[in-house]
Amino acid sequence: MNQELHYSDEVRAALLAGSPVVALESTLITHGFPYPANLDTALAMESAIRAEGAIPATIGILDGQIIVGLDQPQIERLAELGQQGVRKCSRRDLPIVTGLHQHGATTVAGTMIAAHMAGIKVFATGGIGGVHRGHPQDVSADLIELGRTPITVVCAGAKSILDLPLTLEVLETQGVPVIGYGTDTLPAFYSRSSGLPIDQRVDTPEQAAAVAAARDRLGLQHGTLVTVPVPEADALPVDEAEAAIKEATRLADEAGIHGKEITPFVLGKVLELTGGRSQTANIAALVNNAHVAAQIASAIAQFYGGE
Ligand code: PSU
Ligand code: MN
Repeated sequence: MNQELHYSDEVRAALLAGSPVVALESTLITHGFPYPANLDTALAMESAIRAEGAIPATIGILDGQIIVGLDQPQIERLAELGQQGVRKCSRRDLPIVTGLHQHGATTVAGTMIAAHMAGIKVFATGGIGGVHRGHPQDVSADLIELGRTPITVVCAGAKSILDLPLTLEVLETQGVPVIGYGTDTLPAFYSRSSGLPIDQRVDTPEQAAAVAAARDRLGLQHGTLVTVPVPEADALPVDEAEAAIKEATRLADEAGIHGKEITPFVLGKVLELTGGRSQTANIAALVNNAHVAAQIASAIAQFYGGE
């Protein structure tokens, strides 16, 4: 086990036993949702993972310590701090926060790195970063991380605040298989389909686990992206999601927002513009992804025979 990481007792024991563990990110707690929806969602994802017989490991950084398996008071602390005093941590931020003893919330990229260091094979999130609409040079570090860190990331696709065709192109270049879980098309986060093709459909956790295990046997060092459509009942109609995203993206451009601020800004505006309906879809997707990720982690643990 990596000495730089601080494990909760429960996560340490599960990893040593080869039991299924699912990593969770903390940027969605600090930068993705307002309080207290952020706290409720983080805890609901943990419960979903436990309900499937796996152990959740929410990852975040407190006073420069990377913690794998934040406990409830620590999650509450990050949820209350929000964006105030907590750095959004992608790969480039990790040495800054740890070296200078700051608080940090890990993005998909940051969480992948810490989870892989910890020996966790599956990570559940909402939407991954991608290529920003109208800003093709703004490529999220999430996509590059998926190209270099072998972990299975379960998500609801990417939000269409991003340029989804360009995002798929970058994933292809990075060598990342894009799997559709019970779908033939890339989910568009708030909506069940973007209409864009994925590389392969699977319909069971065992099939998703087989792809991850084969990647490891081949010694390939890239991530696997498993995309799961948001549950039907909570999906937003494509037109409604699109209208809100277009307006939010316009407002971001008008305000000159760029870099790591764009994603939180646009998500906040979409929330306002949909009168909170985006949040319902978002939470439904996150909790559903946590269930699916735990099932895949259990199937992977079977493959490895509980070392
Ligand atoms: N997309 C979402 N919700 C989020 C994020 C992305 O729908 O909360 C967060 C994730 O932590 C993701 C990060 O890794 O934003 C991507 O930021 P950027 O685009 O700056 O790479
Ligand atoms: Mn960016």
